[in-house]
Amino acid sequence: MAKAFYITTPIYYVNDRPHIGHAYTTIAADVFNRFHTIAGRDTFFLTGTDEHGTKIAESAEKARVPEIEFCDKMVEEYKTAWQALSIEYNDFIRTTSSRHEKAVVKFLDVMRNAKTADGQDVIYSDYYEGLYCNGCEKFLTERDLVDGKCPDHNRVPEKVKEKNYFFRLSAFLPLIKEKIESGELRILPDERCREVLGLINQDLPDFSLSRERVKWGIPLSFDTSQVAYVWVDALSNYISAIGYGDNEAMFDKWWNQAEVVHLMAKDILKFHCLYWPAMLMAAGVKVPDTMFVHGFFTVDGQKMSKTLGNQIDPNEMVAEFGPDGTRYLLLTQYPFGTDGDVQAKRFIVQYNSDLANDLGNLVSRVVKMIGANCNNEIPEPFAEIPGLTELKQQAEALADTSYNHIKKFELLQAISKAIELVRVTNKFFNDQAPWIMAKEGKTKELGGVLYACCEIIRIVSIVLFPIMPNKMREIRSVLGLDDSSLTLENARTFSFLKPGTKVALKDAIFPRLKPKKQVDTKETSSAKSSNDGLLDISEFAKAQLKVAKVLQAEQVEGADKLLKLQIDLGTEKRQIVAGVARFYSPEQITGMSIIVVTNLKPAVIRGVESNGMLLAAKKGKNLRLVVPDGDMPPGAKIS
Ligand code: ME8
Repeated sequence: MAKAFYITTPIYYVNDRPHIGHAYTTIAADVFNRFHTIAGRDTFFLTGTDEHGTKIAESAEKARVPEIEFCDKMVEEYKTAWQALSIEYNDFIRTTSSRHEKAVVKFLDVMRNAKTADGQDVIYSDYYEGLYCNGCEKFLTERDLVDGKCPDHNRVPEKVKEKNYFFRLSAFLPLIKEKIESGELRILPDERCREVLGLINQDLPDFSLSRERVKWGIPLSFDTSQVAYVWVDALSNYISAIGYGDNEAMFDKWWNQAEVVHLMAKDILKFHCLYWPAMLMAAGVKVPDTMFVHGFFTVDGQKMSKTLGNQIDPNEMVAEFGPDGTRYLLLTQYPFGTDGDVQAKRFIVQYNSDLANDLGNLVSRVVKMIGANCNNEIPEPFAEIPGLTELKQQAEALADTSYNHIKKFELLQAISKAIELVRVTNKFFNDQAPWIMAKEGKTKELGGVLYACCEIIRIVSIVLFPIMPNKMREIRSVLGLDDSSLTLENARTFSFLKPGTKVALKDAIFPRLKPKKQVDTKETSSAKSSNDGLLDISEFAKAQLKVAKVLQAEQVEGADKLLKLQIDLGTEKRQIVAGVARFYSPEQITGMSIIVVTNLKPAVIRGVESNGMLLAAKKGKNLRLVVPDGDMPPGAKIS
């Protein structure tokens, strides 16, 4: 039996409203937690809010309410946002709760009495003089300043001298290095681990773990004129919530015996990867197993900030894409761990392509076929269908492939594998053409195709459950399934569904969304080039042309000239609409390598979005696609 699993998010500052940056880490934690749960592990997921410190006291003062009232209100905003996103945490810790305050006092008392290996006090008092930025809640060095101001808060830091209690960080840095090198403390991805080792080599100074000048905080038991430094207060949440100093059995279960994982972004790496393990070691507590430090994202190429006013409210995204759509879109923008860009402009296109077109369409076409030909009942399996053995193998491998990615925090890859299977299954459905089997009375074959598709839908509903729990439950109920069979183990077997089970689908699982701005595709060109009609080379160079592989093709309903194509551009998949249906059938064009203009504005053609344009040669009534000469992989640039 695998160890219990304990995962945390940072606790968020309540002076900021929840935005999609906070949502990103919280959704990721929820997904990891749900995945390990369906894999049969005992799990605990903690999130919460960071409520002490000058910044928050200042915000409360601005709002003209007592600090705690301000915090209570903001905490509700976080809880509401998390509920709207179907985040299922086990506990929500507030640093103003008495259980947390008690644990922090205890933790500090233990450290106060602790000695380093060479017999020095871990905590000592000293005077500190420095430049303090209230925005950062920390002392800055001259080097940190730009034009004498804190670059993050654009204010001149205050010169401050005060008595502080210091933590002897220097005594613990070599020990942390040892734990990292021995693998006892894993810092992921490797790039972040190297960054931490680099910081250790810089011999960071000791840090002060109390503040005299801050009033909104937890007073130290050994000197009530001081409150705990916000980072000491905040980091302790990871143990206060699970019974540190209060409930030994609980603490033992979720800290000592469990695999402990902290998720965060790189902005708070130093506190988590150095201060926190050092304090734990000083207090005689085991260090966490893994720190996963993900990147920071921009939105449509811009840094997200309050000042720029471009922070996206997760509630707005939920209103547009639902909780599941939002979770899916946020997690599939770029690989988890790296920095990336969230392409909000493409959300609708991606939603329609991956969810409405691929996944939603698979469910609806299979259920419709079963309705029309099998009395709404899951038919009998039938193995003798070309390509079925390979498809079955791929489906049976999905649970382990995706779970292995999850264990390595590779969220995007785990999700992509499931979507890939959906696409392959759609192609299988097209290739088998069950509607022709029905016409020809090949009932066994028809049943075999539909049974296989149902099984794959079921398997996908398990693997994608951690990402889209509500929609996957909806899909499962279409197949007459409830949560009792929602385990990863069941995703490893192919023949689970009982023939004869009724299927029913009322509404589309992922109704297509209308793009906000409809772009007229006719005559959009504004390339008013020079008077002789010749293009400057820089004008031509604006067009980005790439090789694409056609994954799937179908006729656009009610438009006999148009084909809707799903194409692979190497790094992404897209949908385009092309007026080639009179010259190429869906079967002919599927699998072809074509050339596509990739940087056109999205367009809507006969109600279907198109994200690109293919190249074709036309003469008279003849049309032929422009194709690369020889083997060229999808994504290859045309220059
Ligand atoms: O730092 N990209 O809280 P905080 C990715 N209270 N993640 C982002 C992001 C972005 N653009 N913006 C925010 C604090 N995040 C402390 C933590 S923990 C003991 C105390 C996420 O409200 C990411 O997880 O500033 C980041 O680490 C966190 O929000 C910072 O949240």
